[in-house]
Amino acid sequence: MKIPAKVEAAINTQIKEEFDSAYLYLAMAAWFEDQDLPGFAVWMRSQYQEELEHAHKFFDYLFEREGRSLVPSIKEPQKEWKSPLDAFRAAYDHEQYITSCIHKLVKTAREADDVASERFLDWYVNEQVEEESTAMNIIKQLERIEGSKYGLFMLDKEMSSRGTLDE
Ligand code: OFO
Repeated sequence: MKIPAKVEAAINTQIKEEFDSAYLYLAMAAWFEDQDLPGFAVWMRSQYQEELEHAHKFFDYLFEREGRSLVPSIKEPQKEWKSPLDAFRAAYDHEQYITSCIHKLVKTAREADDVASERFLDWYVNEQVEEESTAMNIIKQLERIEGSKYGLFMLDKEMSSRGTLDE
């Protein structure tokens, strides 16, 4: 069944959000590199890849449902943060915003009686729970070591093997 026009438009808007997210995390990766924190940069680069996958998943879904992605333009991301903690707080705020976008999308699908899209969006709803929790976990670790150069050095080492902190 062809995707309803309203849901197609809303998913196109979300594709932009996912690419914006990717670009934000790439900007954070660049910032962390510049701060000589390569482990955090690796983590952010991996987050960037994940966001691209989120966008591509929506992109492919539109075609499966006889819709079309309009490949929307993306915005220039923020490029400076005061500290690693500031960057992760910004990431957490951003993920909360994305969660609200996904929930709105579910509502749009529901209102259009588009059961297939509603089911498809379940994956994103669950992913957001995980992404918020991951960011908050890292915020807590950064708060715990605040002011300790050694603590930051050790955490940076851990961050390079992504998966140790976010599982
Ligand atoms: Fe960070 O989950 Fe997509 O945007």
